[in-house]
Amino acid sequence: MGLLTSKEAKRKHARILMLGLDAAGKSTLLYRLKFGDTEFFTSTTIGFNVEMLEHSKSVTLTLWDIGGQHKMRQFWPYYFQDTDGLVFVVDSADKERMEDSKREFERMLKNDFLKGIPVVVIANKQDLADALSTEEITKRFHMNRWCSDRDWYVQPCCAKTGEGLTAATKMIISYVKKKMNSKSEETGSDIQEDRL
Ligand SMILES: Nc1nc2c(ncn2[C@@H]2O[C@H](COP(=O)(O)OP(=O)(O)OP(=O)(O)O)[C@@H](O)[C@H]2O)c(=O)[nH]1
Ligand SMILES: [Mg+2]
Repeated sequence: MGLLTSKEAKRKHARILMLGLDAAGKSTLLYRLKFGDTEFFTSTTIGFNVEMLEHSKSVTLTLWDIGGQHKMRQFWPYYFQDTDGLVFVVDSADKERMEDSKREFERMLKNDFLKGIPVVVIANKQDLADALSTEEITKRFHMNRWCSDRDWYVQPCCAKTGEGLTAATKMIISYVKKKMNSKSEETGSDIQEDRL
């Protein structure tokens, strides 16, 4: 117990949900962000992983990484409420399952709890020779049409090396900030004060 320091009291929080098919690389991304390493991590996620990340002195993210196996996807909506930002991870080299990934992405966007919530699609595994480009993924995922009600971005990434990860994090934070600020302006309230 103790009084919060003024810096802690001003800290802003955002809940970020990370989804995508199994083996897309979500947990690898999460642990690279948290520990700067991925070596120790290998197995598929049953349930979820959650980590708090101090992005900067004033911003904390709670990052939820939900298992993407087929049997797990029915549980995704249980995590949707109070989400501030979405990160959808795609294995850019998994062409066989690109349609499945697209279908899950579309289904997710249609959920009422996620209406207007900003999304960053991470086009992961760009180190693999046959990875689709971000342009191709943007086209295949109908980003312009399906995400016309929200801010969105498609970021090339390699979770194994961490390339593209800082840019993806910056992008989702800036979108979430923007969304929260406009919400506060609309309602004229400062309810979101302790969040981003
Ligand atoms: N080549 C390459 N492999 C990657 C990359 N990111 C992740 N992987 C590998 O992909 C496999 C699956 O990664 P996970 O992070 O477990 O995938 P996940 O999305 O968490 O999967 P579920 O927990 O089953 O939903 C692992 O063997 C990772 O090492 C990447 O950028 N490049
Ligand atoms: Mg996982």
